[in-house]
Amino acid sequence: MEASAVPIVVLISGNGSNLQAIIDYFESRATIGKVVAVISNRPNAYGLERAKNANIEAICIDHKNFDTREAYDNLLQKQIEHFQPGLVVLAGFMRILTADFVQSFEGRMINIHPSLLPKYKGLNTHQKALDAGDKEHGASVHFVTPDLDGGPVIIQSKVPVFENDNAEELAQRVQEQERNIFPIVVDWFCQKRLTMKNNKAVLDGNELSESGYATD
Ligand code: NHR
Ligand code: GAR
Repeated sequence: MEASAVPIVVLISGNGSNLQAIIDYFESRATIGKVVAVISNRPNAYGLERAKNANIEAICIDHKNFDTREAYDNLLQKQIEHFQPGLVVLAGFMRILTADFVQSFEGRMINIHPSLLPKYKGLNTHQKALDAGDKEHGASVHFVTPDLDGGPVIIQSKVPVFENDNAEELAQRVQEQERNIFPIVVDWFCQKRLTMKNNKAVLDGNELSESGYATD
């Protein structure tokens, strides 16, 4: 690994298209960041194959083998720390994390969430946007804090909602945007342009607004 590259650990649960976007982005930017491990809570996550195909260590820690969230998060934390990452990325990771776990990575853990936060925290966001009759929807990248999907927003990307959309079509449109914005945020962080201070996202010394960096 390049001496200056920030080691990145990515947590996934499924397909891993965001993971792929990050791997691809840093292929030509090896001095900036490098994905050193991918950890999934689900054994059949396709993202584990993507990691192996890129010669990245792929680990599964199946939550079904643990009695409590604390026990799961303790092992997860140890596994992550083994790689001494500068940044932990949640890319479609579907498990709520304990406050202790989150605090141990405070200011160096980010998530991509499929809604225009603070709208639609939690799950089934695309259906929620359709049910509400929203004309626009999108994705947010935010710092992870103990407050579920409530950490400071770094950037959002918007997509239109069309008349006859179903949740699947809308999800595809959102995910296309996710793959564009997520690697850029990871890049900002690795270049030390992005930090979290006083529960705010700060880019190039400027505190970002509630909706993060303006993209439109
Ligand atoms: N943990 C903390 N403390 N804070 C955040 O902001 C987190 C987090 C863990 C995950 C991702 C989040 C999302 O982007 C995320 C942010 C899973 C659930 C959930 O309800 C909710 C939000 C997110 C991820 N998970 C169920 C659970 O009981 C399990 C659902 C399943 O396995 O399908 O953990 O949306
Ligand atoms: C993404 O759309 C991400 O925003 C969402 O899951 C998808 C993962 O896709 N995350 C959540 O819903 C977190 N609860 P991917 O595995 O192809 O990157």
